[in-house]
Amino acid sequence: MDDLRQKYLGAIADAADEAALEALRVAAVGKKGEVSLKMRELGRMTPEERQQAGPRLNALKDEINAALAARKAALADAALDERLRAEWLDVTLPARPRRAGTIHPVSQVTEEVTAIFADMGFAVAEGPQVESDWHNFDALNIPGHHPARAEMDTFYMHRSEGDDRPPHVMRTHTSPVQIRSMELSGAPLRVICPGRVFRADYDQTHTPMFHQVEGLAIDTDISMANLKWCLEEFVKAFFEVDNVELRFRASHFPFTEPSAEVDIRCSWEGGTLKVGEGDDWLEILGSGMVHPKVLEAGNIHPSVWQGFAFGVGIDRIAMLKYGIPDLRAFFESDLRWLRHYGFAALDVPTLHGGLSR
Ligand code: 2NM
Repeated sequence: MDDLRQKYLGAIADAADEAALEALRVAAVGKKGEVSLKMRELGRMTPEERQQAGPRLNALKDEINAALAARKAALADAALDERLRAEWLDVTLPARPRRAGTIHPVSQVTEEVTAIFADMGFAVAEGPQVESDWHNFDALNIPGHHPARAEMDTFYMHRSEGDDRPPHVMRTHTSPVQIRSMELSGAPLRVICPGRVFRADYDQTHTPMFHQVEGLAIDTDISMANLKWCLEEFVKAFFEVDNVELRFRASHFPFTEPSAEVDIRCSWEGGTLKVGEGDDWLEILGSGMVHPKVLEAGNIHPSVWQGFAFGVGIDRIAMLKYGIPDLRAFFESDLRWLRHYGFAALDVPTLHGGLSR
């Protein structure tokens, strides 16, 4: 019995893993194990021999079971220690930039433009991308027969057979949001409306979906002078230059009177844009004084209130500011393009932080 004891306790202490331990358990105290076989021999002993051997065999069996359990726990502890060592993780390490997504230039520029106008006291308004034709056209002084409706290359929504109401449209500009703001808030009013707009046009410089920011300021003594100042402040802040020169060219929009297209002085030396100097002019936005009929459509009395309004193409000024050559690549979701032209997710544009650092 002492031989058995020595043999198994030694082997158990040396067992390298759980499989080895299990083999030892079977060999010692399993059904046909050595200790179990010895216990079966008790039946053939004399009562005196049995009284001696029985308790000793039971004690040996308990001792072996205890050694098995102890060794098993020690092996599990060692395995856990090894895992903790191998799988050690420093949760204070920064995230891997390689895996980070980027902010699309359109989102970045939208944030930049909104930050600039928010700083001048404009609120941000949003509206539906599928609009009633009244909000998209009639309210903006573009009646049914107006050539601007045809020029706009509008996407029309479906109407079921026999439904003769005018179909809804994919909004062709964000001006309907400004009509909704007038209806909702009344005057005085200062809002900018960024968002997607849609026109059935696709070539080198046009995509059927693009982005606009339109602004509207209504009060009792608003003039073109206020418009000019606002736009100068905007262009200086957006292109991050101290001096700009704007050129207002008489133009025509149905929703403003008078209307002006606005150019900024620039140069294209070496293919890169410089704003504020040079002999070139760059057209960047349309603007004007809101037409009385448009104010009326928004339930605002044109004999008391006036307003200026303007519209900027986000995609276009994003290309200009960040030197992005091809408009169509904007919406192809090419990861290499997004990584190249994208912005760090936590680099939120603010005026105090410098817009595009
Ligand atoms: C432009 C040009 C000129 C404009 C007008 C309005 C509204 F709704 F207030 F009448 N919103 N935006 C406007 C005026 C837009 O985009 C080139």
